Amino acid sequence: MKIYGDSISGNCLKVKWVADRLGLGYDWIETDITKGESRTPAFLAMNPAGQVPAVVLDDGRPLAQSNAIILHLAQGSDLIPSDAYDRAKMLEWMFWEQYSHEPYVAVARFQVRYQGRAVADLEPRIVERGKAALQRLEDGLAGGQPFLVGGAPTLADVALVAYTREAEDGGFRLADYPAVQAWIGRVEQALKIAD
Ligand SMILES: N[C@@H](CCC(=O)N[C@@H](CS)C(=O)NCC(=O)O)C(=O)O
Repeated sequence: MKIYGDSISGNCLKVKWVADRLGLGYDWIETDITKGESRTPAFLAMNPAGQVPAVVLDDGRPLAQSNAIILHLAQGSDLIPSDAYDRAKMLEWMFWEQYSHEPYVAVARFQVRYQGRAVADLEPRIVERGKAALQRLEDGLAGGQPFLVGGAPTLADVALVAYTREAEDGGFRLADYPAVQAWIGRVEQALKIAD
């Protein structure tokens, strides 16, 4: 499998972490989004959305969207609960991540860290909704369970940890969310995320 990814992107790292955890072989093709490398004609022929991550499976079929990719890669593994309700709860978190977490927590980080914007100059809506997303995660973990769904890590944890662990780069204070902080440590350990 080929993984087209930019190492600065949490969405891309989700794919790497799942492949590493499951021992799947891959070639990582570094694709610098700041240089427009996901918008070349060759890239667009593979993923017309012009975004990373994208993978090309060993049989030549392409697939995009981080959460779709990790769902495909993890099929049949312990990262997807076998119980139908738990599997749907995992997907509930993953859909929520894409619509209500990543557009705020990841965008704040990108603007501050990679575009040089001051935290004080972030759009208030991004900050408010980012904080609301972190609080939603805090509330979801407040019962003391180790992971988002059940007692073991699932794709929900992979999807949510990607940008939550980088939230301070966008000006959010993880100390305000102690259950989230502890959960990040557990997920990093489970996935053997180094840095
Ligand atoms: N929902 C998509 C988001 C993909 C996305 O926004 N990718 C960004 C990097 S994180 C990108 O490729 N940006 C470059 C561009 O749009 O030109 C996913 O989860 O894969």
